[in-house]
Amino acid sequence: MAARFTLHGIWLSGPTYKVGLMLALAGESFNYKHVNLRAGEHKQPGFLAKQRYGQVPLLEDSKTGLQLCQSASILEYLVDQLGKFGGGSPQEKIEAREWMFWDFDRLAMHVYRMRAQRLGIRSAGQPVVEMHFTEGNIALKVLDDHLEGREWLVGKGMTIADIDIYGVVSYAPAGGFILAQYGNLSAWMARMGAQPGFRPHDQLLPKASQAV
Ligand SMILES: N[C@@H](CCC(=O)N[C@@H](CS)C(=O)NCC(=O)O)C(=O)O
Repeated sequence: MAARFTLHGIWLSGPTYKVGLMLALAGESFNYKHVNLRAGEHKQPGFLAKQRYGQVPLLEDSKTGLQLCQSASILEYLVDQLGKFGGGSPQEKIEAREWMFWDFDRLAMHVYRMRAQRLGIRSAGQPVVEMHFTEGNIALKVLDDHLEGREWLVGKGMTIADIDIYGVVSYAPAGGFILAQYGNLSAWMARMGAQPGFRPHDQLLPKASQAV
């Protein structure tokens, strides 16, 4: 049977990984469409017609005909469609959303920018680099403290909060952050890595388009 979902993205992209990881953990195989950011494919009219921000990821759902953008919003959409990882109660659903908002406010920017700096994708002066490193570590400590005595960020099972934040924290070492100093966070990462369907980013996102 043809795959329901088509994920457009690039293998280097953390937000693309978040969506791919959700699909993998939910047991949904998906078509993958490589978007060549260097060639500016994401700014072409055909792509912009589907993804108004001119960014990856873009997720197409052949069942509903919807074209979706913004990784956190896509994760919430997938919870509604697939009935998985949404939390065990309305309270947990809201808490998962809160973590995803917090992620892009306090965590993702610093981790992703540090990584981009180290990969040579972005270039910033020393004060900016120091700011991202300091703020990133503050956010990692918030996570580490929260995970004291807990297995998951929200409730008693994995939710999209974990998937969303894993899609940032797993890039932290590439940004120069030392995760070994965050014991609870390291244990949580190992827990994520042990889930059925889990794949690390370098094994999940192909470097070229592929259909299943
Ligand atoms: N908040 C967005 C961020 C998406 C994002 O930053 N995508 C990057 C790749 S990782 C991108 O498309 N960059 C190209 C651009 O913004 O022009 C999400 O979570 O989906």
